Amino acid sequence: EDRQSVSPDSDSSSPRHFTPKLPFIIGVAGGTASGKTTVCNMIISQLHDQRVVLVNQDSFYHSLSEEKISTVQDYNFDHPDAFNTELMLSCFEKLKLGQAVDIPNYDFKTHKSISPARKVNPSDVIILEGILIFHNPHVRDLMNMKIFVDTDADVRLSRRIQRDIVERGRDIQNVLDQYAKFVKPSFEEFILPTMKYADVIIPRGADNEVAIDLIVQHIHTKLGQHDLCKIYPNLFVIYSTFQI
Ligand code: UZR
Ligand code: MG
Repeated sequence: EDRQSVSPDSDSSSPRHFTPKLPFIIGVAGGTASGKTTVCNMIISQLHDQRVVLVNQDSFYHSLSEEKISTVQDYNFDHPDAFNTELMLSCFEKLKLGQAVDIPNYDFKTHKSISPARKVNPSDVIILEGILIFHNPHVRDLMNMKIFVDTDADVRLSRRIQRDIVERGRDIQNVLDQYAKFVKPSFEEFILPTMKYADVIIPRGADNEVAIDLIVQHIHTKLGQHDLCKIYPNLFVIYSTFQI
């Protein structure tokens, strides 16, 4: 179902009456291995009647030069500057305007963006997840709802060890060294201080079904209000004028 075409005064002869619908943008932040992806997937599976896309901040990691790759153990992937935030902002500006975008495809093995890029179409709900998505104020301003997944550090570290060894072929010493050198200090310096920007903080991450239920109910309510644009297209004009 194309939600944009159901507008009561959608008159194909009059393009001025086209009423674009703003996507509902949700940010999901939290430390490494806090359960962000699982929380996002639970939200998505409960929003089965909406068009939802998930975008990961990891996609916007800068590609590393050969020189940096040769000393990759000294590179801080948990620092805000590791991400191409300008590119992420421009992708979201386009999605908000109802345009499709190419999201880079970052390869964790080669530390580079590889082709093909991922084509993402505009949707009713866009979820952006990542450790540092609340760091940049312009990115925060894009979001209609901000969620921080708050999971104990020991739980996160044990999951991180498991994930890096099983899925990314690292050895234990390497994982622990990186955790102590970059992951933990960056969490304390850059990630934890952004918790104050969250509208909702979920303790215990994906184990917290009550919190996820409440969040999904809220999204449904907000999307219902978005649908007012279909009934009162001029309301949207007023709304969007003030938005810009
Ligand atoms: P999540 N990361 C890598 O391990 N390799 C890369 O090429 C790019 C990123 C890690 C990054 C961070 N840090 O802690 C984690 N390190 O991916 C974020 N070191 O991913 O939010 O899924 O934990
Ligand atoms: Mg994840």
